[in-house]
Amino acid sequence: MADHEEKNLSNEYKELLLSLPKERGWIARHEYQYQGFWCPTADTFQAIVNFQKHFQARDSDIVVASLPKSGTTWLKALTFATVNRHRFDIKNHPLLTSNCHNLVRFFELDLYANNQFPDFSSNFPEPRLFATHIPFPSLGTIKESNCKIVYVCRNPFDTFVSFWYFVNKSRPQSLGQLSLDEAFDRYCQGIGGYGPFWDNILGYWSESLKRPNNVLFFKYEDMKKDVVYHLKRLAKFIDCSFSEEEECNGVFEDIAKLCSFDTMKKLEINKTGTFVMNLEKKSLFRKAEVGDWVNYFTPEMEERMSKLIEEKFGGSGLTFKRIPELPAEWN
Ligand code: PPS
Repeated sequence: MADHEEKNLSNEYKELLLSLPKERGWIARHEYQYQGFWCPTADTFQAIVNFQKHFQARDSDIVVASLPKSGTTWLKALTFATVNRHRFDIKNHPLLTSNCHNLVRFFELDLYANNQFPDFSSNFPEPRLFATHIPFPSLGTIKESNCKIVYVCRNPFDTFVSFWYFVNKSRPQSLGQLSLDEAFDRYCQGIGGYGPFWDNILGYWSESLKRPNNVLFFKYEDMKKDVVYHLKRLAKFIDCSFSEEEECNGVFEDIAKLCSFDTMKKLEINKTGTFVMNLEKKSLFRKAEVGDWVNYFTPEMEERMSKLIEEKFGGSGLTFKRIPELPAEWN
């Protein structure tokens, strides 16, 4: 029987949706497996199909891509600040007064979910900046275009904990809380959150190897170590390299500070209110630590995740350092 969310869809989409595999959802009653990945809600599924049908990529577009909870907010802010650095003064910057998800908007959670078609709007000056969690093979015209994709990936241990925390803050009360054990089991089965996570990451990883001028791959942990270095990579990749004068004037450092977790978390605009899908902005900023997973995982969970990573990523050339090392009492 169709549930409430499914009934809300237009007829054009309902039939397709009802033919898809579905599972209990993370943030809605159900989620749906479409083109091999999990759409978090029926509405998101409809938005994704609309995006695929209508969006016409331009070579000048820049797309921030990621799995949820991998550093999307951070990379959006860095990209927006870099592209627009000649338009705005750092002390009076839109990132200080707007949540960055309103400045770099998601195709599937925002634009196409709200019937906003960027190809027919003057609100998107070139280069147009967008964001998405959709896996690379399902990106429609973007795949054939020359546009630039910047992808951020985070070690699956911390990504899972961050996702589980966020989901429990965001689920409707009627769905109750999702236990750590159940969430972990589903995550490891690849169910949910635009995953399986390994497919989402590897899709962009292999594209970044095939087309390095079009897809740039970041690791959250590397960015945490040296954000200025990665900001320079980003600027070069999107053809926004900084002049010598800008470098001397510390523009990289200014942008890194503006986009830092400490700055963004403290902003009034990020403390209250909601962003896409009525989710609370303050849930976007938790700890931003590398290795926090160790406070949640049991030794058995660590073993299962490590084996899974070895099985799925072995031979791809993409590795995740386990940070921190295992606690002594686990040995
Ligand atoms: S979302 O909802 O998919 O856009 O979330 P996403 O931004 O990908 O991930 C949220 C986690 O990133 C941390 N975060 C940051 N880290 C570094 N710098 C900045 N500016 C920043 N902003 C958010 C955030 O705290 C989440 O990680 P956890 O581990 O849960 O703290």
